[in-house]
Amino acid sequence: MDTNTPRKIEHQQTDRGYVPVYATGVVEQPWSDYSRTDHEVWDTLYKRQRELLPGRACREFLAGVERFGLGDGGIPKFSDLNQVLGKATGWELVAVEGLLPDEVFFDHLANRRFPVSWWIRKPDQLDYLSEPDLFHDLFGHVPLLLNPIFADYMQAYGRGGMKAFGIGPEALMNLTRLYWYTVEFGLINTDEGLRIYGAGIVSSKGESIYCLDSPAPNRIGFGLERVMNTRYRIDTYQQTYFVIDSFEQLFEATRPDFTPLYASLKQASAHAAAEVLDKDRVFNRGTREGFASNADA
Ligand code: HBI
Ligand code: FE
Repeated sequence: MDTNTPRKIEHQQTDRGYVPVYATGVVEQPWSDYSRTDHEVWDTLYKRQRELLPGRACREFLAGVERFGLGDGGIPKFSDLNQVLGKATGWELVAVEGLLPDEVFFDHLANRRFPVSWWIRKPDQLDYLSEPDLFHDLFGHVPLLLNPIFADYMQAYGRGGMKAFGIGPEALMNLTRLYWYTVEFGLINTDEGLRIYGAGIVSSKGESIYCLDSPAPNRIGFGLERVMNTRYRIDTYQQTYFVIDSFEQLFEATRPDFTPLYASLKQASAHAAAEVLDKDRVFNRGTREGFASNADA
């Protein structure tokens, strides 16, 4: 299948009636269907994060938010954003219904397409929702796709995902941990101190504060094998944040073929999310206050 042009395959029943869903799960962004409340939820979430993130999020993220004009009022049109994004790094946003099967998701990234859920959370879900919505995907993930190095990393990640999918579930788990501790919950060291680049953090008011200010979590220097071999929780703030020195470091670290690494990790037992190892470069050894007592995922 030519993965550059998603093919219509069927009409799927959704709460908006039958909609054409492409082979890669892509739908049209139903921009004219958004309600006033939907636009207001976007504006509320945007305003809250825009006030909170200067001095917390990295410069590259904040610059991307401005360049896209995500705060111009109401939910942005993907077609407008794709004008800017396509020229900058050749990436394209595609609207999807929600989480996609891993191999479909990886195929999008490998072809510089970022899947963005078209729907936005309800006003009573401002602070937590079970799966990624429009605000998480668009505000959280998309601004950094304007950064050429990060854009290359995301495509390399997608290619790695296609390979890992072919190798098997353990390889996929290792790779998913890499995504979790960088793209979703990563921190970056800067001359002004630690800053946020992870989408799961910048799209969350509570975690944008907690990840830098709380004494509870560990903050440890990024290592590819270290991260691939560390479990994580999906139901709480992170117990450990990994810190890169630059996006170049992240891209370089993930250049080599992971196959031998997957093989050696298969023998190793994974570290718990809160563990600190002797060889770790420790920015902060967490107090663990407030950590749930039960073992992590
Ligand atoms: N699908 N739409 C969508 N968005 C994601 O972020 C996503 C996904 N499917 C799989 C997935 N993420 C995770 O497995 C990543 O860790 C790879
Ligand atoms: Fe995400």
